[in-house]
Amino acid sequence: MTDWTQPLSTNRHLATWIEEMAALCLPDQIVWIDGSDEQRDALREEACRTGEITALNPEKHPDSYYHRTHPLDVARTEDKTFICCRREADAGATNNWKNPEEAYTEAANFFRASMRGRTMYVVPFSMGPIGSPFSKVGVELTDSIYVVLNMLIMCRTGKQVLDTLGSSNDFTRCLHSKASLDPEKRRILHFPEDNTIWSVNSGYGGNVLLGKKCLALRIASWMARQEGWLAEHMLILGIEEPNGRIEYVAAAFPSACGKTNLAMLIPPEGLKSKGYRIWTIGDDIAWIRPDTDGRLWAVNPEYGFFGVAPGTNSKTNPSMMTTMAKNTIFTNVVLGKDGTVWWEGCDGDAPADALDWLGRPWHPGMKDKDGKEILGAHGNSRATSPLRQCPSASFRLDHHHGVPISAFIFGGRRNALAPLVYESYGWSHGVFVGASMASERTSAQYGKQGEVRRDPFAMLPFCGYNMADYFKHWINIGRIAKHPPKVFHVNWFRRGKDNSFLWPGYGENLRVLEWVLQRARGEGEARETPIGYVPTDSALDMTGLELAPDIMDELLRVDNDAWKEEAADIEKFFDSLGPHMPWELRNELEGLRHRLNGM
Ligand code: OXD
Ligand code: MN
Repeated sequence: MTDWTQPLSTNRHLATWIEEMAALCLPDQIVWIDGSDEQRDALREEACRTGEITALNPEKHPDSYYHRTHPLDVARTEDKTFICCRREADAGATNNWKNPEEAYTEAANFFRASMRGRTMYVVPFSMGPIGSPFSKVGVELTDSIYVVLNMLIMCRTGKQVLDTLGSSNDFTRCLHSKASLDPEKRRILHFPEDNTIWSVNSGYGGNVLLGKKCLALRIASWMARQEGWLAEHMLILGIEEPNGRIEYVAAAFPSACGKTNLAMLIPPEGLKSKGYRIWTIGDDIAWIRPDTDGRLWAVNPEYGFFGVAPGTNSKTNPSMMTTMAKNTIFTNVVLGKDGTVWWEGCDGDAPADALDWLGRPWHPGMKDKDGKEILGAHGNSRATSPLRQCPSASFRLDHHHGVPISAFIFGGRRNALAPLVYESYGWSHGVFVGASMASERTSAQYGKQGEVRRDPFAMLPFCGYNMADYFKHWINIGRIAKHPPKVFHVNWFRRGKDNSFLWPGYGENLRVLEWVLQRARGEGEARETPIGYVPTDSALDMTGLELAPDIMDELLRVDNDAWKEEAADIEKFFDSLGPHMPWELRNELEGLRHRLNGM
């Protein structure tokens, strides 16, 4: 068997750092991850032996595994997540800030000897296609095989990455230890000035798969500002028309608003005759660069999905069901004694003999002592699957240059206010639309569910620097790019008087995307409203979808009084972001108010 304790690189910056981190964490041994199937299989076996993961039924879930996190470690911990830079103002009003010296010193106490009796794994990874000018290299040191196995799915990993890095010092230093999983001592620390991430006392994906939220959003957004590009919490999707033309959109929604479903949309029956085909590039993160053609081009830095399981079934997302059919790690779902998995909103019945996400005997309909239903899967339970397994995975996934973006789409869960879709009046108005996004809380974050919170660009938990400076950076990108994408806002979640959803969503959302692309090309029917261009009554192709005219009217209605209240709320939000708020967005707010009073 290969000796994986032998270093896979002679990079002295890497060696020095690993030595220092090992001196702090005191692992029993250091193992290098080479990206081979042989090593992955050995790690799977070892983790099954220790009980860290459980192998699932090989016929029903080939090469798939089950894992439970600690019950107090089931979501990103925003209150324990910090940007650690020299000046507090650089972190801004929306981030928790720590002085870097103090953050390192405190966390070092939690890392000290935390890997005694454990192995430190060295996981080299590339966010973006290996060697692409878009891409960034990271190395994660972790004491968790679960993390290694997830990283092998989520990113391009292994020896090839180290070969590309060569002797360069240009890599993100990511240190993770489960330590004791003590929630009080949990810290997710970002040091953008040192290109470093430290995560300790957690084993939950968003806190520990450090290539994802920590590097590809928080650290990358900081880098992107310095280097003139964008690191965004966006899905990327290609829409192919029957004539073969493929146009790409990037869309930002707060967590658990159906981003993964939209990224894998299946055209509805009524539009199938038009011959649309959807190509999935990514469901969570986009790195976007202005190019010499004046357009913005995007890659998905990730290579896998870390999708929310509950609610996923062959109606809501058939492509995700196919994607998850093999080589998948399920976390915190229901485990059947027959080695199958299940979650609320899954296809079919729960396994007869099952354990819930806490490992307790469970069956559907069980109630707690207060008569409340006990759910089998945690609301934020996940499936980690390779992107390549998605039936709609794009043929341009590994293209070093990515895809050109024709439209940006922002969205949120608004019960009443926002119409189904509207188009902004121009770039800075589009930035205003992104900056004023709002949605309801979901179980992917700690906190009260159902509460509406502003979530600019869906980046509130992920922007690695001052949010007001981030808005200004977006304004500037529109100045650098000669042909920036048009900017839209959608709301799939508007409710009627009886509180039911007005729009069927899922595949039917293609009708809205069709209009978006028409508008991006300067076509499509629209009427001017105070908030932007809204489709005319007949602008959306509704072939095969019966919606009563009053429902369509309600979906597209702009309620001036409600928007005046919204404008007041946006102003309060902008005020809360401190003195760096760009004047362009203040002007846009004034413009909105003016139109609301005048139209
Ligand atoms: C996610 C999130 O996990 O946004 O993607 O919370
Ligand atoms: Mn996300």
